[in-house]
Amino acid sequence: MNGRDLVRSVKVVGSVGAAQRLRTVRAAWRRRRADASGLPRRGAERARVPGPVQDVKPEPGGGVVRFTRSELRIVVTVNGAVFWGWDGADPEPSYALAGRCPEPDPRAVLEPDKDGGWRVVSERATVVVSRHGAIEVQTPGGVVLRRDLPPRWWEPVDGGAARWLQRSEVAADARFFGLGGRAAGPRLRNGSHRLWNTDPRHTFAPGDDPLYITMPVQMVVSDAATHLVFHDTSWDGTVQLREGEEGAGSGHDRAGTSELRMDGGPLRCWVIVGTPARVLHAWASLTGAPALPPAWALGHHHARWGFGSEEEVRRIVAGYQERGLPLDAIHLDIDHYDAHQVFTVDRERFPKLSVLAEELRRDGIRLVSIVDPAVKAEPGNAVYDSGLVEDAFVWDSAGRLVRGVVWPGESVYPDFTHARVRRWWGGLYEERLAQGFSGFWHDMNEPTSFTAFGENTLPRSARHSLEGRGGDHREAHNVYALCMARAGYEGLSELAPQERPFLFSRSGWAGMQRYGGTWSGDVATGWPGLRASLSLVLGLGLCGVPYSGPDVGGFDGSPSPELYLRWFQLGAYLPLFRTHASLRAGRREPWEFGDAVLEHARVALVERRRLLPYFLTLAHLARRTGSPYVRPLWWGAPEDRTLRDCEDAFLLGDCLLVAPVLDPGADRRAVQLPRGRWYDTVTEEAYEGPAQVLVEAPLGRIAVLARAGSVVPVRGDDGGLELEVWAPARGRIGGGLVVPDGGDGWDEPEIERYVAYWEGQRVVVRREGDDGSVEPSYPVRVRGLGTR
Ligand code: NBV
Repeated sequence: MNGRDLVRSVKVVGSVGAAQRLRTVRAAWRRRRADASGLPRRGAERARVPGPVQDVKPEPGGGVVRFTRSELRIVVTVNGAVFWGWDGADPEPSYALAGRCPEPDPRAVLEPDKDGGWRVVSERATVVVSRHGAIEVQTPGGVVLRRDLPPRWWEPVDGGAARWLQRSEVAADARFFGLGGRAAGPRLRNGSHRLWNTDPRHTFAPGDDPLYITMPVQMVVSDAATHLVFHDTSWDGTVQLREGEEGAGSGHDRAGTSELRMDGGPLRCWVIVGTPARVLHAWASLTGAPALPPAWALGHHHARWGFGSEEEVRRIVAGYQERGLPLDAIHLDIDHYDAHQVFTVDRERFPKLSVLAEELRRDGIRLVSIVDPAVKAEPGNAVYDSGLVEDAFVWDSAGRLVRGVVWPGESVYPDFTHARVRRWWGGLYEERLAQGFSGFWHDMNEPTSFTAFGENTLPRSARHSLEGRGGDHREAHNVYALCMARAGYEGLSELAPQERPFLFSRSGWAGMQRYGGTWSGDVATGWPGLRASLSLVLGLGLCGVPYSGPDVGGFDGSPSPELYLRWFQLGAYLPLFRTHASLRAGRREPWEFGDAVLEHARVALVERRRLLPYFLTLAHLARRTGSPYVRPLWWGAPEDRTLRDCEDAFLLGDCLLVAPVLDPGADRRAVQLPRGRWYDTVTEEAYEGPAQVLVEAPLGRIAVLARAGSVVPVRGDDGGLELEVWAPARGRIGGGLVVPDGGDGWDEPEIERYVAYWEGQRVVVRREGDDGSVEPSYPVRVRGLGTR
């Protein structure tokens, strides 16, 4: 930790006084001591490479290639994904996979290749293994997408986890995306990216890496194809990235490189080749469909650390209502707890919480509760007492409970890597439901412990069940929040089976979308923080986590009215649209920034509400196809290099292109358009892509463009569904999908397909069915007709 961090972390805990400060010093020493005695010492190591190939054993979907000092199992599965594992590594057990590993594809067979190598040919990719264990992934047409050099291991002579290195080369034109939630991006920068979920201890901006969610998931986009690669190991590691360079026709291209160094865990990976949409579809079939949020979670949320009482909550809600501003959820942070203890309520300041919840619900506003994993280690604290009876908490290698320091003081941590503990924890949400909460916000689950020095998490030697296999925090750390989310999701599914659970979690790992979404965490108030907000949402979407959003306005300080507004306008088009800020930050209510901002924020809120049916459709499509709501501009045209480098705009589903204002003082901005005709949704002016165009973005709005031909489900003035159709270009057929959703519950609404085309002088919209097409049953409004 550097000096700046130390000062900041002391400041954070400073608010809770000298006693807490002392605890953080003790916790840091305890952590250091635990690891000194509880971790295997790094002694002499032996380096190893696979060596030359010996023989092979064909198996369904591929087979095993044996080398003198290792063996490699390759399996192509029915969803078109390719798995390979060294040293006997199988796809399972895995925290990322949703249930069982997909079946092998019997059509993929292992066959001899040139120079003593082997290959597996499948529908979407060919995998070629060289004599010494280099692995190439090629398109079906034979273009090399990635080349993994033979891996290297360093094994401790006296046993224990081996470190390993996997160096890979990709096309010179390739761009890297993913690795979880990264603040600088979405195109990942050259340099080192750590894979260790981290609370950065202070608000973050684009230079901060890693953050709360790291994942060994990369999406690599190149001219030839897109591929996703996932190294299924939860250990600490780093990825060193370097984009390639093209020799401008000289034939001297320099390949891009990705170098993965892990402290341990199996060397196994999945590769999926295809278009971005197909890649994420297969990824979702592997790691699970994104949870479907209830409709209210796609509305506007207002949160704050520091809502001190029921009266204050009522005041804020009244502020929205009196001004006629749509509001769908209010979040209560740790200050509604009794002495910061999870699953409790401060009865003095929140004496009738369930009554408040009921009243709010009648007004269409839900209450969301923060849930921290750390449990105050104090007899008499019911969660602590019952956790002890359950043997729920993490122990150290000497058989003592591991204690960290969080808001309530000395705390213990549930071991969510144990099914029994997850069940116990899941049951605790009953108390939250009884208080009237409808949604859950998991925080501090990297997991964080305030330490005066050293890492701000549990000792690496802390013991975890890891589903009965046993292991320590080096392996459990990155999946801790994922397992907590599972506990919450499964508990809620049992406690309120008729409702879709709503939870979002600060930390997580590959597969977290099965249980819910996430948010930015403590993004720094400032224009760079605004940019980071978009980078995070886009990057996470490409890792299969479609539901997220930032703290609108930033977590700390006070944004200028302009910055607040621009953040608000961006947030209105992101899946989680939430204003939130720290205890010590300035206000974030839309009316706190002057009348002009209030009116502009109202426009954004009203538009968000109008677009709710579209957001719900996108939520259903994300669940069924794995496609994120928020997509980079290159989504449908990954071969377009200009779009690949474009980081300041995004596609919202198939229909809309959103170009937020990310710089101060702007009243227009350049927008890189993908192919086709695009309409400014306010002026209806038409633009033809591909092109860079200058679009109006006065303070009152950001640029939102609709793709010609798109069919957007919107909420009409009477609350019913309507279709907003953007005229297709002459001679073209447009269309779109609509998933009419009741708002909550588990009904599986049918996907409705619409087409839009010109017939003489008018645009006709029809719903397509098995028996031909019919009139839509919703009112239709065609726009973009008057354009030049
Ligand atoms: O619970 C307080 C905050 C919360 O408001 C924020 O959203 C989280 O990211 N929490 C972090 C803990 C305090 C960090 C300084």
